[in-house]
Amino acid sequence: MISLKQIKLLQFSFLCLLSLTLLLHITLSYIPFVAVVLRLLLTHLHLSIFLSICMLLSIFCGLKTRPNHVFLINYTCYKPPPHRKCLYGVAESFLLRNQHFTQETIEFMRKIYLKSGLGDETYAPPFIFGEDTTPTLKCAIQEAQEGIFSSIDALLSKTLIDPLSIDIVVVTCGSFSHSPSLSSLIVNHYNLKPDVKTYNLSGMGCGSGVLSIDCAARVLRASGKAQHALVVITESTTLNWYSGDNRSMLVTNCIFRVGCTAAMLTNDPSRRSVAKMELVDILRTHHGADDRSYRAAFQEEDDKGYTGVALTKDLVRVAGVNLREHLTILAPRVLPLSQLVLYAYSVAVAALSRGESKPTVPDFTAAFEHMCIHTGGKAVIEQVARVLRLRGEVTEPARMSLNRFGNTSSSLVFYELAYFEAKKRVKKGDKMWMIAFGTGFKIGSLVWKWLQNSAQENDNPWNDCIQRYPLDAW
Ligand SMILES: *[C@@H]1O[C@H](CO)[C@@H](O)[C@H](O)[C@H]1NC(C)=O
Ligand SMILES: *[C@@H]1O[C@H](CO)[C@@H](O)[C@H](O)[C@H]1NC(C)=O
Ligand SMILES: *[C@@H]1O[C@H](CO)[C@@H](O)[C@H](O)[C@H]1NC(C)=O
Ligand SMILES: CC(=O)N[C@H]1CO[C@H](CO)[C@@H](O)[C@@H]1O
Repeated sequence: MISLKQIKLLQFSFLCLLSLTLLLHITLSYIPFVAVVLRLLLTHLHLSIFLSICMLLSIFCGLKTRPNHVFLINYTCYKPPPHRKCLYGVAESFLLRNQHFTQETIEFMRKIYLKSGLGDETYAPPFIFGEDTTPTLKCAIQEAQEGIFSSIDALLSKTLIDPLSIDIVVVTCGSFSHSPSLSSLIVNHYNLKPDVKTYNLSGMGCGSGVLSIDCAARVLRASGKAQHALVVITESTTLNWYSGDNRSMLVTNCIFRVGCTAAMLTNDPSRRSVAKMELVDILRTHHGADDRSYRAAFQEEDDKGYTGVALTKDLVRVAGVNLREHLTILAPRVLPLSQLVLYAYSVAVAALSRGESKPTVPDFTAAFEHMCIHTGGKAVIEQVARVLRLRGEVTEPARMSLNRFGNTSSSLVFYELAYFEAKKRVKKGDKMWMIAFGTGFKIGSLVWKWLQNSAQENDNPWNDCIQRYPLDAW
């Protein structure tokens, strides 16, 4: 008995055969014309020389105006000092000292924390360890500065780049927007030159790591001269602390953690030999036109006037629906031909069935050797794995990073990158996909090509614990 799928496959191959025959017919019928042109060129030497010069010129101009390549020279991930570890006992004692929470709320947070997928070694912001339990602006600035300065210091010392040769600074910090901006803070602290171009991005959610790389890459691609761009991706979680008792707002208290990344990008082709990766593709999609996507994670005041970020029940569904949409645009750009043909076929079948069957999601592991999936929480990781039909090994770096560092917002994908390196899984030529989600609702993808094998790095944040990972139970 032949199934419906097989019949459709048969129809599809007939269609392909037919188009191939047609194409062949057209090419063959033009052969006399090609012969005439060739004879003309051979007999008129001047004409052929003129045409060759034109061709060379246009190739040269094409090369000149082609956008620059963008390379990542090196990066660092901030690892807070050991006394900032948010052990279970520390979190509990903080909650008990805090006057704001009822016993019921504390019980709820304990439950969320225990099933959040976070381990016992994530890092909490400074105010959690202080006498006073109020999150102050001073603590928020301290948190931002500690991460930013220590990761830039490490980056500058390992890339041996003089601060004065930094031409572009892009800083992103999701919810903390201090005045003067964090980019001014960096210019001031490192005495950057007066014509440095700075961009400070805030309010862009967890996807803003991808977004800030995109911003720096656009500036570098369009620039006429070789330049260095410093990208700093951080979050100051202090002022995000929620002191009320609305359950959808309490979740962020349990999973937000400290993290920061600094990366140095350049468009200088002579740095290719020392760079770690080349940026080969970027895709950003915005799904904010849809109300439910827009409201999926929302900062507001609860009925008692406490500000917090409410994560709605819709979040996981919205992430799944929008991810499918994002993939339909990404797939044709990155998939190898075999997967693309299968995918085109499933799209055609879905279109013919008028919505009865959905196009299957192609196998993205055929396009990329490695994936850094930003996943602020356990449920989102599971949803991404479901949509992309990923095996456990593929989501392992995401799950382990959540366990070790918590939801550090946009910098989390770089901690995953460091995980791959600590495990020495990366080889020269490998493709890596970074995908991140952000409030709004935005999805961003970066495709990198590795120019080096992964090496032993002294400042990899996983160095002291990598042998314990992956964990069996998560
Ligand atoms: C909590 O906040 C959400 C979103 O603002 C709201 O829909 C919900 O009614 C609130 N729940 C309680 C118990 O206040
Ligand atoms: C990046 O920095 C580390 C030092 O932590 C160094 O070992 C490594 O070679 C650098 N990578 C590249 C590609 O320069
Ligand atoms: C992770 O944290 C960010 C803010 O830092 C928040 O917007 C996001 O909703 C969190 N993710 C999840 C799944 O809770
Ligand atoms: C776009 C953006 O987030 N701009 C911010 C830059 O920094 C200033 C000062 O901190 C903020 O007020 C802006 O909102």
